[in-house]
Amino acid sequence: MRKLRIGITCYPSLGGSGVVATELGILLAERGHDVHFITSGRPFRLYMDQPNITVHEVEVSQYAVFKFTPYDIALANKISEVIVEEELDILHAHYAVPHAICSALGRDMAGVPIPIITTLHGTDVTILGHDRTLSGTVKYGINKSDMTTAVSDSLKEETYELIRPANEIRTIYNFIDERSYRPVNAHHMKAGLGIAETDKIVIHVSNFRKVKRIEDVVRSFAIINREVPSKLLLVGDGPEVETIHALVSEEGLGTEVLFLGKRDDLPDLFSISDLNMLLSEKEAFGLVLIEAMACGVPCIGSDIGGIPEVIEDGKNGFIRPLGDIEGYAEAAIRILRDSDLASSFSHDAIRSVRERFGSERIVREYESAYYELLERNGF
Ligand code: GMT
Repeated sequence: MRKLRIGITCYPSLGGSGVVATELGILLAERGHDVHFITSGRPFRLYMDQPNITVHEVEVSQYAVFKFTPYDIALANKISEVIVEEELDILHAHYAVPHAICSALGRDMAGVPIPIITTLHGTDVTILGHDRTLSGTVKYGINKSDMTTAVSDSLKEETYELIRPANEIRTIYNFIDERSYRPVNAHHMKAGLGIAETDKIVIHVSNFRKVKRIEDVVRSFAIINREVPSKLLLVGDGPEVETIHALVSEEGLGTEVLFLGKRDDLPDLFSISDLNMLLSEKEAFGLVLIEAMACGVPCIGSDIGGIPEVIEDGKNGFIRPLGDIEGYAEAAIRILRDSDLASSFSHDAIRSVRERFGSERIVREYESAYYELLERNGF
């Protein structure tokens, strides 16, 4: 297969879309492609220099006339330079705003008709697609792309309905690097966190934004904790932290809930956990679900967005209606009390991630999309 020169533009340090874009770039480079990240900074998951990877950082002028620094314009400018100087074959934009729009502009400026593939990650459509100050440009970015992918069928359908794009959208699920996410022996951590050997551990990992409905996690845990000796690990940081601290005190759970902040040792934390909860009101995919499942953790999720495409209800976890606190708690208690059920869910979670969200499979799907686009465009 011909090796490609691929430009990837994404958020380098924000959330799951940046993680997926970076991991994809790393794996494509390992497969011999030349990968060029065009970003505002070094992608945070790119720990060290790696063969076949170049990072092109976008510099933004601070000229006094500007009320707002023109990052998007500078990004388009950099994209056009990289297209020409590195003789890119293809551009891959992750998250429509501003990356799809800037890719289209950068390509026009470069005057080289390389194909653009845009991956929609979720709120770029489900929130920004409804924002009247941006929705027109979201549509423009999607329509200027030669191929659009969505991280779940649910996001694909929502995009069709809302944007009514000119072109077909293809679902390509997210994946994990299974070299990092696998069950590990981290048993010592339980004592380190002051958790009794006999306590069950429920975990929630997120960026602590309102859409994650962490209050539902805490309220469900309050019921769980009355029935099963347990601790709740809250991992991550974000705007809702203070509100959740207050709720935990209000529920009298101060000693039962551990706020761990942002952590680099997620595989260890998942490996000591018995259950993961993601009860969001918007979630195109829920990368954290496959991270937990790859470590053998059964999951409980709300019936929202892509969550039911990831958790197979009754096979490796349970899906309950959004906001059904009693239902979440009842499902959690079933898993925490029944070790046979927990073990069967845990094995199935690992199987499911390997079969459906393995890196080899998904990276090949992106690679095939690239070759297909190049062929279609006569390159
Ligand atoms: O919109 C966000 O929450 C940020 C975005 C991101 O950049 O992490 O998250 C979305 O993309 C992730 C990676 O594809 C998905 O796993 C998340 O489900 C999705 N978030 C939402 O849809 C809320």
